[in-house]
Amino acid sequence: MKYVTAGESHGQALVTIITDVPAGIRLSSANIDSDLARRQRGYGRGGRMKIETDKANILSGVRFGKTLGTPIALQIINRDWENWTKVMAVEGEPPEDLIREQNPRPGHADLVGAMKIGSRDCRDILERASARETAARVAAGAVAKAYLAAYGVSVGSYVTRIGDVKMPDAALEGMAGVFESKDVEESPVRCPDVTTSENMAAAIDSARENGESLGGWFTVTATGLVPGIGGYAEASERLTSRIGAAILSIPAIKGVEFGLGFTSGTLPGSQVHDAIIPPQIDGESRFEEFDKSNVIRYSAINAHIRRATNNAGGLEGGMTNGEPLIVNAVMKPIPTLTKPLKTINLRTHEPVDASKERSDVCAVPAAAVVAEAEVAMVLANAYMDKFGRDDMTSAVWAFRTYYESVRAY
Ligand code: EPS
Repeated sequence: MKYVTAGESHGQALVTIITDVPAGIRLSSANIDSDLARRQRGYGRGGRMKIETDKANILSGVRFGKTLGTPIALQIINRDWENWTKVMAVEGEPPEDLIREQNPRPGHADLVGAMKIGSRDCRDILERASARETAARVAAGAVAKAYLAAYGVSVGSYVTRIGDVKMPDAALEGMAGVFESKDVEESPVRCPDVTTSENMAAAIDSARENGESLGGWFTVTATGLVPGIGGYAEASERLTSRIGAAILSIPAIKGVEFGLGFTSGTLPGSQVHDAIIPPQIDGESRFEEFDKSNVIRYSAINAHIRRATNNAGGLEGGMTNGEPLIVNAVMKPIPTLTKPLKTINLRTHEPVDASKERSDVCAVPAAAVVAEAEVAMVLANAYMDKFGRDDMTSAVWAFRTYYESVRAY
């Protein structure tokens, strides 16, 4: 499953084309729209999110609610386009009164991007370097999630830190083993701890008042995974590198760690590696007849050999080990500041204030939802590597045979 996105932040629409999609995945625009809405939420967003109500128009690849195995084209209209028809016109000459963006923002793609493509108007770069593009990724990720749902895999996320406000260790420990939480979806900042959520929102208010922006940390999880997805034999198969690269492709993400991550370099091996224990569920893993939507239902997903702890974050040797995937990432503060940093004007080289675009103060909760999409896309491809790429009926049979062999260990 591969996707390509097109669309400028203030252009007419975002478009995603997803290819290599198996036939028979149950998919509706409601699946996609709910993730688009989750990405739009989050305390700290700017005025733009009041303009947009992102919805995916499925243009191809789906018939009677199921994928056809043909490319899926999705379109998300930019409602803000009507305010930008002159500045972002597709045809004609630039208007005489066009304001060119010539005061590049430190930390943004503005300056280097302008050099790269030989432009003296940073808008040529910032329109596509904008995080608006991530809406199109979330739409693609929703297709990957719909595929993974057929195997009982679900992907989620939560925010653990914004600026200097961090979830207390006790609250973080409380999240061990919790992967779906109503508190996260109800929190204005996707943080499961109510008090920390309030403190994060207060920190965002204070950053806004001071013309500042804030970054933070978030965690992406995937549950229901079976052991042996990914690979150890080739660098390109390793899920650690595939997931790492996918999350680092999101604008403003500066680091990714799995499970204990950086802390694992500070502890002796005996405190890092997860003891191997027998299956935790007694009895047979029974696969029920699949229902008409091909959703696999089996009574004992955890019927395989387990780990006593999950410091590895669900990956060993570049493969899933059957424990939940736990990936942490850090996002830097957004480079657009209402109290701007110093820069130079590209035409005069005079020192000036950096461009002030209307901007978000903090987009960490949104980035967490985007990272879910990236992780889902990688996992979907790794499942397809193992169980086939053509159609869900044969994939489900391949999965069932494989899982029976794994649980026989
Ligand atoms: C963004 C700036 C803001 C954000 C935008 C990303 O947009 P605008 O310049 O139109 O106010 O709201 O994010 C989105 C539009 C979105 O959908 O996430 C930027 O410069 O990256």
